[in-house]
Amino acid sequence: MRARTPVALAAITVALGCGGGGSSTGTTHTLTSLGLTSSSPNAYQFGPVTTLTATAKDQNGDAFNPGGAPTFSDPSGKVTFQGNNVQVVTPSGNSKVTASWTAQGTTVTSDTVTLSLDVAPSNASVVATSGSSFNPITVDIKSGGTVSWSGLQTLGSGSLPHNVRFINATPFNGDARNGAPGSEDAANGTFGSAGTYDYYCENHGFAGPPVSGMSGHVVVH
Ligand SMILES: [Cu+2]
Repeated sequence: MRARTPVALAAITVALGCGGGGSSTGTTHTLTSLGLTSSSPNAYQFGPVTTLTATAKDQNGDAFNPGGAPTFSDPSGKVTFQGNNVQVVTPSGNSKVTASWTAQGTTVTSDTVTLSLDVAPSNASVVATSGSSFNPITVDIKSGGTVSWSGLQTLGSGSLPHNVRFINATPFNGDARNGAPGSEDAANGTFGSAGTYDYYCENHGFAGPPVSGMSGHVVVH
């Protein structure tokens, strides 16, 4: 009588592992390897969420559920994990992520998946709109990158044009302001140091702090 309990448990395990396929009676799936993929080669602190998928495989290379769940790790500590989602801690360089899965008294580890964390673009563009806003309100660039504004002569509320005036940076050849509103349709600013730089339109925004109305932010990584 005592021997029946483990036999019964083994039968249940096989049934679960085979996903109800039914044709594999008598076959035991042995946790043998672990596949790992990511939804994107890039992990952004400020952009799309990157998710990881770990797939347990048996001795035949077939996916199955051995019970339990995978755990993810990054020795560099540049990312952390919330479930399957990658959370970027240090947005530079690469993260080398592995997954491991412990089940059936065995631990298997996946190959490494490399995520690029250094994903802020060098350049960004912002459009000043007839609705008296900057679009997008916030742009992210690498240190040393350039932001280009256009549409500054587009008329906004009160039929007034726009300009760009920073409250804590001087990107326009040493000037915090690209010119009087409407004096030029486009402007380019270069940012050499990491930080968040706030700006506003002198016709439609306010210096604050914080900046408000027609205003925007440049985040330099
Ligand atoms: Cu404006």
